[in-house]
Amino acid sequence: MKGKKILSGLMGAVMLCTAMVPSFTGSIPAEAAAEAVSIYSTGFEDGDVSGFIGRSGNETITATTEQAYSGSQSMCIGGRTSGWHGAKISLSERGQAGVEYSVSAMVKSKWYSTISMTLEYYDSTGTQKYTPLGSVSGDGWMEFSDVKITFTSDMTDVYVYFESSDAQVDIYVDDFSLESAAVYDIEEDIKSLKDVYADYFKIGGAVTASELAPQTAQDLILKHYNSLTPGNEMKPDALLDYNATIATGSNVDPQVNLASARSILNFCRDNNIPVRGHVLVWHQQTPDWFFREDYQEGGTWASEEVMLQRMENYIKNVFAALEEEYPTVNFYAYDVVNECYLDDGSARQPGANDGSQQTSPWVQIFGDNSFIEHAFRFAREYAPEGCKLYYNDFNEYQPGKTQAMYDMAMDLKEKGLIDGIGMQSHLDVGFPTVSAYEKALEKFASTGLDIQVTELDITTTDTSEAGFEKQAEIYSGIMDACVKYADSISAVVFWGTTDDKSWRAAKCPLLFNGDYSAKPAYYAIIDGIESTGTTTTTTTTTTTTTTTAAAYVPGDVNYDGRLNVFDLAQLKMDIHQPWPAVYPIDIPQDYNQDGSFNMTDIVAFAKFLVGAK
Ligand code: 9MR
Repeated sequence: MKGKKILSGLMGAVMLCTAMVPSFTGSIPAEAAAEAVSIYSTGFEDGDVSGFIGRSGNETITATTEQAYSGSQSMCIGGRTSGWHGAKISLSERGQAGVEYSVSAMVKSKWYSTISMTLEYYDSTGTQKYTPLGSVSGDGWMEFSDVKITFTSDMTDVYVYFESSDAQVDIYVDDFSLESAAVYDIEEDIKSLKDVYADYFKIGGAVTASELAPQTAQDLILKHYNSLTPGNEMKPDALLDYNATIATGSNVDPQVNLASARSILNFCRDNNIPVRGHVLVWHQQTPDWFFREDYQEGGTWASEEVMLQRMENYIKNVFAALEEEYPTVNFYAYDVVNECYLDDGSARQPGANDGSQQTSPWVQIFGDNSFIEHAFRFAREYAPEGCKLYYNDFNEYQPGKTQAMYDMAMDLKEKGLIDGIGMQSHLDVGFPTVSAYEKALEKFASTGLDIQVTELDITTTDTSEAGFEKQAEIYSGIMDACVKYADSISAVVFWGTTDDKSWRAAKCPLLFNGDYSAKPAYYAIIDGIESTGTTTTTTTTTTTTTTTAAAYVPGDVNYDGRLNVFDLAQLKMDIHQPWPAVYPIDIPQDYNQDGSFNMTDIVAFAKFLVGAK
């Protein structure tokens, strides 16, 4: 039964949800919504600004009648002489670790500018960290709405602050509110996904440390998943420790630190959940300094010889740290290399990872994709026994990419270096069709290697009842296809838990609503699937569905029917996601309609908003 829950603190980490996109757009049954509780809220009408302090100490923080979103006063952050100057409010003094909070505020400055909201804290190693919570751009009042934050017991001096990249402007804040977010229970009386699919494959989820912080998220995972993938916390940028690396005095021995991954790995250890490691070698989320001579950010590229040694030592050090700190955790699968091919099967372009997603520093240094084999060789040497090694990619159903992955995997299979193929499976209700997806599945199965569906989510822009039914139909078709190939598949992993925490939250791609209730997609994928204790007797019908892409408006990336700064802010966040060079369906991110999504779309959209030609 669902119902209000007593707030319980726990581990976890920083949780953030995009500020500009309503964090939940599915249907929460009204009776299930537990209440949010106000912790601190003010419109500054009484002139009291004492909840906020300046970041540098030089700012003047005053109540003012110069500007007001509501009533007659707001708070003015003046005396700024640098972009980072701003005002902060303590969260650790007002809240407790493990509880989800929601922050809302209206902000503006005197002219067009970008104002950001950020979380600041010290981590367990005493390092000050900053997590962006969102930013808004414009010249009027702009809203940070219902931004979700959870901090953890190993974080100290936790603050939320406002700043502006424009050093000269005063920032006005009005109608600030900090609430403990509504809290829900999971639905205990529905079937466990891992039990339903027990005869076929593991059912897993990716989770970030922040997502795992609320007790309810942990309950959901314990009920439904028997495999967990840290969503960001085992990527090179999370594990690499610059200071420790420099301290070695060596140019080829990158040091790692498991601090970011600890809350997730502790949870897996304590609950006996097998872990999918993600990821060792990737062009993205790997610090630039890792690829440079003497680890100088932006400096000369390191040589191939140096990078080979760094790659070997990095992989060796990761597995050594895992063995030392988590000897009892079952790292049963590991993504050794991630996302090396473009959709036509060619390699990425050489170059720094500049957000275009086309370029790869690995290709820059090795000249081609030959680094893949080296990575697998080192992973084979240092991974613990029983840890299967995967190549993982998205748009894996695009024929050119399917073929390239197949060829590479067959080559590595002959050399005994690879165990499986990771089909990321970031899908949309409009593309690909289930039959196109199944074709790729069939091709990968023909390698004789294991397959894992590693990052499954299916977006929908139609969040009406009919839209979610359509999504359910596609989910059902994909899962039926997986059951059909169950002999070749050892795990199906969903990329997240609830829609509101997904990396594609605006398009509600997962099985559970923001209130942890199951969506039609959940019911569709358990329908007709029963555990029988055998893996071969079930026959399933594969739905072949042909759908058309959802209607869209260029630039309306939050699908609210309007073109405004909220879309601009979302575009700026989306540019950091791994968009394919040529997206298979029309997307509103492609504002200038040139068939790709890149900085030119953002520039054109910003010009449109300010009325420039
Ligand atoms: O879910 C991850 C998101 O929080 C990060 O911002 C993003 C940055 O690259 O990475 C996401 O995870 C990616 C995964 O590591 C590889 N496949 C694509 C996933 C979605 O972007």
